[in-house]
Amino acid sequence: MNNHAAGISIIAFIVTVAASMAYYQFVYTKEANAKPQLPAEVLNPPEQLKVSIIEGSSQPSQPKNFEPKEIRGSLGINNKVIWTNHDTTAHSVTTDNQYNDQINGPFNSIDTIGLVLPQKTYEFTFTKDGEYSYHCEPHPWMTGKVIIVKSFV
Ligand SMILES: [Cu+2]
Repeated sequence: MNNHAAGISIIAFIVTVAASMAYYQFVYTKEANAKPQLPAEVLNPPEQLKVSIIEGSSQPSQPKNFEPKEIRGSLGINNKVIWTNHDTTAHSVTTDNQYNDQINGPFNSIDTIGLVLPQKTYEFTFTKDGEYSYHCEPHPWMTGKVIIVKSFV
């Protein structure tokens, strides 16, 4: 190989590497990191589910706390839950298993608003079907579950 041919092949090599780096940076990673496209009614459902944190929930002797303990909704209809604290103590709504929603991030009031103060609310929209167990961090005997099913309408 003469010097000229060697020079051309080095340039060709550099151009190839630069092109593949550009592809990786601007096309591949952008697609890989893109949030999924979801129907508007899943992102912002027309109805909400309501859970009450009843008075006395901070007492272990109180068997009811999150009321209802288990609540069920459908994607695109009512996959948004609003918890209202009717107790005189602050509580949290915290995922049992680090659930991180693809759109709305961690299912944990502590990560967004902190503890839910008396008379305040916490809301979370689940954008995927599944069973979501949760508890209260300061009072771990307080447990509940949200079940979201696919909608077939
Ligand atoms: Cu609590």
